[in-house]
Amino acid sequence: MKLNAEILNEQNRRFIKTHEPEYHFLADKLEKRGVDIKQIIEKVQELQVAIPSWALGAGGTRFGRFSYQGEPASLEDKISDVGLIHALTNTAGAISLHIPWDVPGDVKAIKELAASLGIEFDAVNSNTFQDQPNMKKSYRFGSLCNTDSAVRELAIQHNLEVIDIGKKLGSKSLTVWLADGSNFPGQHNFQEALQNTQDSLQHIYKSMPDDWKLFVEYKPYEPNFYSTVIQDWGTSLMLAEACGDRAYTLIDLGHHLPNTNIEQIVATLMMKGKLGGFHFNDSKYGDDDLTVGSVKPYSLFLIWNELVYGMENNSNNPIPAWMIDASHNIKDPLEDLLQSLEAIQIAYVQALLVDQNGLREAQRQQDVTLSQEILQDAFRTDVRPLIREARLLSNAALEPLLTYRALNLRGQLIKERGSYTVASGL
Ligand code: LRH
Ligand code: MN
Repeated sequence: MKLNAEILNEQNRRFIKTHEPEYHFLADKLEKRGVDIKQIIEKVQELQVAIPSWALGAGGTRFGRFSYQGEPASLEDKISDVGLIHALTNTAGAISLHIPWDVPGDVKAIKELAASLGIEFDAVNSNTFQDQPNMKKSYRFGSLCNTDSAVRELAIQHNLEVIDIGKKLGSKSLTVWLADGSNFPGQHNFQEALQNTQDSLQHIYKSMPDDWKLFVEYKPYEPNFYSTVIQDWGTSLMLAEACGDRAYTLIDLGHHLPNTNIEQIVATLMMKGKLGGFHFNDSKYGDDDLTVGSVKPYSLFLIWNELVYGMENNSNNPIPAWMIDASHNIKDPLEDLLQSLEAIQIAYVQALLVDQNGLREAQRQQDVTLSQEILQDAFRTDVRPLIREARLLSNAALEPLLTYRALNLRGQLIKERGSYTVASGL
């Protein structure tokens, strides 16, 4: 299914009368404060967030999964769903594949389909947290950390195969997240597990093309519940440094113990030039993979404030790879992703409105109240008219979610695919 400009223009005509006065009111207010509206709109249009191929169907937990009708049953369907989201938002111009859940059959056809929808291939993800049929060995006791060198070799080979698939598709980065860890005290020799993991990652890093990046994703627990080899940002940073200049840490917002100050981690890793990528989602307790900005929007804003500061002051850190990593257990996956993209754009634009010089001066003056007021003024600004204008100027939908519903796109997907298709993934 492809959305053409005429259909979107017709939908936008429904909202333009409300949008224009709201946009001009905000633009006038901000321009009076010296804000370069044009520059902010360009930055919104440049922001491209990769959609995870494993989150286009319904997600589940160990307690069950409620499938969603019209799910994409093939990689082609998944790419076309990302195409829909991108046509509606102009901010989802990439897909992040998970191997072996999304091994492309006809690479040429897959690339042509993606290109026709303006979709690029972001980081590819390896999977050594599930055993595959006919595997000679098991990852039950870990993969790159395993005490059995044959299992480590198997996991290394899998990562090299994932890189090969990524090369064919034009991807330029590999994300490694390891479930590796232990469930009981005494099960692991922590030092051996970490050393094995470091040696294995260095092997994978050396096998990557020279223009590729390696993202090392950390997580404190699950599926192991006593220890995880790559448990936190410090361990991920150590491993990235042990690999080399093109190895970076990857922050998944859900991979932090309650009340962790993630924005400080962002500042620390950007200062080190080692923040490579993000998996955006939200959570109340654990790795809940909820809609971005649905539980802790102020925390998301504070994270983007550090990202904006870092992108202006840390030239040693590359522009991070922006990706969503969520699981849609009860909502329409496409609606959930539309909401997540909007939340990311809102937090980014609010962060762009922070008077960084005024904040630095207030911090130097140790004027705590003023520092707070400067931040909260930006967070309390409804920036949605600016984001709508950015979409309008890029021929996307003024109101992506309302347009998705008005066009009954889920209904059309069900008509096309039937009610019982199931997407590969979590
Ligand atoms: C692990 C994780 C990782 C993916 C998986 C689907 O929790 O965040 O990024 O491999 O989810
Ligand atoms: Mn993740």
